[in-house]
Amino acid sequence: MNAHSRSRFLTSVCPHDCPSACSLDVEVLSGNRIGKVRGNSAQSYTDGVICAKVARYAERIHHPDRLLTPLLRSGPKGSGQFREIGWDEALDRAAEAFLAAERDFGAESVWPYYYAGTMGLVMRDGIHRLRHAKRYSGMYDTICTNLAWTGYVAGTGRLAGVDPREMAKSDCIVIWGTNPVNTQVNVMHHAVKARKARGAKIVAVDIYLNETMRQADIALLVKPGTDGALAAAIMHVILREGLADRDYLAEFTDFSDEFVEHLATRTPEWAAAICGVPAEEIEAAARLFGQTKRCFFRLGYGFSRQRNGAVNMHAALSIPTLIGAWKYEGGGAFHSNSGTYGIAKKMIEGLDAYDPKVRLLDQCRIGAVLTGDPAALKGGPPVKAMLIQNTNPASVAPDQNLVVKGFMREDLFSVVHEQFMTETAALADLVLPATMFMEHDDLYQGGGHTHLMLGPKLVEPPGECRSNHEVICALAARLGAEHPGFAMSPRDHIDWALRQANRGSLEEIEREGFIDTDPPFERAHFLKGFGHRDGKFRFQPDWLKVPLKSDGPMGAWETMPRFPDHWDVIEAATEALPFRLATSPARSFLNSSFTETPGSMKREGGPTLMIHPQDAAELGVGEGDFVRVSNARGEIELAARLFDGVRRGVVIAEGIFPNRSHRGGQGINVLTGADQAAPRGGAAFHDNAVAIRKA
Ligand SMILES: Nc1nc2c(c(=O)[nH]1)N[C@H]1C(S)=C(S)[C@@H](COP(=O)(O)OP(=O)(O)OC[C@H]3O[C@@H](n4cnc5c(=O)[nH]c(N)nc54)[C@H](O)[C@@H]3O)O[C@H]1N2
Ligand SMILES: Nc1nc2c(c(=O)[nH]1)N[C@H]1C(S)=C(S)[C@@H](COP(=O)(O)OP(=O)(O)OC[C@H]3O[C@@H](n4cnc5c(=O)[nH]c(N)nc54)[C@H](O)[C@@H]3O)O[C@H]1N2
Ligand code: SF4
Ligand SMILES: [Mo]
Repeated sequence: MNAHSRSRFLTSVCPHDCPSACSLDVEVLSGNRIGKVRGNSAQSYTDGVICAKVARYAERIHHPDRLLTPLLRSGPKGSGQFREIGWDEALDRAAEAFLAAERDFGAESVWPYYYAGTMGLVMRDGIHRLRHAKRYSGMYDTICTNLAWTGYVAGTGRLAGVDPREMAKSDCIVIWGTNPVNTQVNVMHHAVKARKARGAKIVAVDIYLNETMRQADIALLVKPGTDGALAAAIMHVILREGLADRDYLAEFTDFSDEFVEHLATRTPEWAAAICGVPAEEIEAAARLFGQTKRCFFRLGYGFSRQRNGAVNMHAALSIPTLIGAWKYEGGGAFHSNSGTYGIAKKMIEGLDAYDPKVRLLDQCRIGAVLTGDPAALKGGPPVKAMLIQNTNPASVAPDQNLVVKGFMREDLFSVVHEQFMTETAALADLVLPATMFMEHDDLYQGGGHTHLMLGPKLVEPPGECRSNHEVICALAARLGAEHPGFAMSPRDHIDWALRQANRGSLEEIEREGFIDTDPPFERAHFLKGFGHRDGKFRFQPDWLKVPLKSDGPMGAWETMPRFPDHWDVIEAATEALPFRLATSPARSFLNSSFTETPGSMKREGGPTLMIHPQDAAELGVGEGDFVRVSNARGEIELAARLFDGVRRGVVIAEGIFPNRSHRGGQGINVLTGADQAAPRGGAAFHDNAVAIRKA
């Protein structure tokens, strides 16, 4: 056994797409089986705490439905009929299809499509090396982080923030637009510590009384897509009552008379009419923030999944800046540390072979791309072949009807490398069985904390499962793709990526299983200046110059407000579509993952629609009745759950349930839109106007 063994418990990392990126203690039993999975208490952010679904990981890794051999489609597309074939034949067929597409339509007709089903850098990002070496179409990844990161970095200039462990030293923790009880349990763990130890107040801002809102001391219940109004009014009160930190503003921000003038009309009464939070609650929150120096804003992804989400993120972020909270330990803001690690990715991603002239296709617009929309294809060739790893677009991508239609195209050859027969795999021509994290070596960085972590191979994979790295390298050999990275092992990659970045080495990270990269206090708190060239925080962002990867301006960016404000571009309710639907994550699933494990399915039951009892009564709908939810994009049936923790006119469908869990076999994303939100794309998963009637 390797160096970090502690009796039979070995250190690993949760690979799932979750900001907590927990350090794990995995019980390795004899043979290739695992037993208990616990949070590692030696890693101080995880601090021994993990979510229930990963504690039950034996259910997932030893699941009887795991894919074990390559499968070739043997019936019509989408029929789910496959026959087993050997790896050599499978790889030959994939390579033939990719080479034929390249020959007949050019290299850009092949589209490698991936996402963060594993967050391991070698397994997730190795697909870029193949695409760069082959000049295949790239993917502009808009599905998750784009709106949120853009809004945050518009203010700070850098995707970084205060060490989240400092929450334990805060006097007020504001959990805004994230539901950590469901989506990143460690945030609650650290926030509750502060409440117990120093009486810190926990404030939550959300659109329904989810478990995080229930555990908060103050719960601000906003209407979807109106956080900009709430934030502007909070700042109005802070200024009016002299609670802004004028010295801090002068030194560290672009604070201006125009901004003061702008906020003068953003009164609590003005905001209350837009966001639904009573003016007195807005005043009280503003005073609490303004009078508490150690005020920590934990800003989530959820509230950015609106068409005005980038503006709302920036608006919420502006509050701790206005009060100068960044100056204090336990004060400031945190959204993601993904911009802090600086890992050297040249070998993993093949960045030296990158050609900026090759087109990028928008991840969210996969439906439009696959159905031949010329704008989505940017005037280039159709997509004729795909390799898909770590994502399940036939369930999770917006505008699902179009996505499924695209995958049904007879002239598309799709290869899906998966652990389970997902909706996307069932639509494929070729399905390849993938390893799970304990079956391969990889390196992870915590988006929600400060650690680099090693997830070593602990058990042998079942059947004929192969890792993403093995598949990418085997395809590269058949496709004539050349790069030194194809000849390196995952352990070589990890060592190279760490050493080149001056982040230690494989040997070093193997000792404890993780390296804490926490930056000095002054840097994390931006006390040596913010990330913009002049070192100043922007209350007045330059939306087109946010220093993040971009594929050009998109959506209604011309009309974005100058200062934090309510930007009225959400899918407003109308007479025909009178309800606003959000599709918030359920606790026991992780996106489309864990929908296969019995423990998670049992806990979540089936797909429901939370609806206010008075709204239900007006529709003649009782508890458990099926309702038909529809808009121009699609329709779906859900069981009504009467719930008075939403505002009237707002409905919530927690998910993501498998498509097959719904009557009719289509999932919730038939209702969500794939239009590009400003200023640079992103999906507004929680911003949907819908009609509801009794089914
Ligand atoms: N159990 C579980 N954990 C997960 C996931 C999962 O699916 N299930 N997904 C993982 C992934 S990929 C991600 S990106 C993260 C996301 O995790 P979060 O950052 O928590 O984001 P969401 O879960 O999308 O939404 C959080 C909350 O925002 C609320 N919300 C929606 N619209 C608005 C709004 O306009 N204003 C406000 N104030 N709130 C709004 C939602 O109702 C929800 O309660 O979680 C990760 N962790
Ligand atoms: N309605 C609605 N839709 C949403 C959201 C929402 O809030 N509401 N959230 C959106 C967000 S934030 C995100 S990030 C997306 C995520 O959606 P997906 O990308 O689908 O996310 P996951 O379920 O995390 O992972 C997908 C697949 O990766 C596979 N996988 C895991 N590890 C490996 C591996 O090592 N190799 C291979 N080959 N496969 C592996 C898993 O088996 C799983 O089927 O969903 C989005 N869709
Ligand atoms: S899903 Fe998130 S909270 Fe659960 S173990 Fe993984 S990283 Fe931790
Ligand atoms: Mo995500």
